[in-house]
Amino acid sequence: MSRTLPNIIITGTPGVGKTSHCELLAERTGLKHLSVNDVVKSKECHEGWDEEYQSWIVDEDKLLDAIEDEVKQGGCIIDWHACDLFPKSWIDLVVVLRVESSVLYDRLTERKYPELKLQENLDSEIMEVLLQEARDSYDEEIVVELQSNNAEQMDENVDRIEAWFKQWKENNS
Ligand code: DAT
Repeated sequence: MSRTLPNIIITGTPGVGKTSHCELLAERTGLKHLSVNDVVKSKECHEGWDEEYQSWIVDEDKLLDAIEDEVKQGGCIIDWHACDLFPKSWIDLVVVLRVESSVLYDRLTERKYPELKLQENLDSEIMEVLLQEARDSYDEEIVVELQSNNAEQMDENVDRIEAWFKQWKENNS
């Protein structure tokens, strides 16, 4: 069944700006901001709390079950720091946000991340882990890498994604 509205994944290392982008985009497009973090918490799609990492241990099967009906209808902006778990058939665009390490360091320090988690996330950003994951999981023409170091870039990104959304609607109407 084809969707009348597209599904977009906004992914990237924690602190890169996923939530900020999704909120702006949801306002501008009317698409729904689906915060996977919130779903994991509210629908208890986890196997407990990891003290060392200060994060939930996600049960991916449970998570997919929890969002499947909603996502299949279309019109979702999925906000999550992983993307390889979502079936290809669900997704129309994958945006991988990127940030310079020094900027990310400041953002994660501000969030008071534990040292281990801070370092692992910085490494992950430097090693382009999420970009690679997106490229390995989806067709290359739907994966877009965008910089998110400052407010200007965020505005440009949101404009660009909004333009893509309008075009998608035209092509699929
Ligand atoms: P994420 O959801 O990826 O963890 P966020 O949207 O919560 O990231 O952003 C983390 C912090 O960084 C938050 O204080 C907003 C700020 N931020 C994110 N992207 C930004 C950008 N492009 N320009 C300026 N500030 C940004």
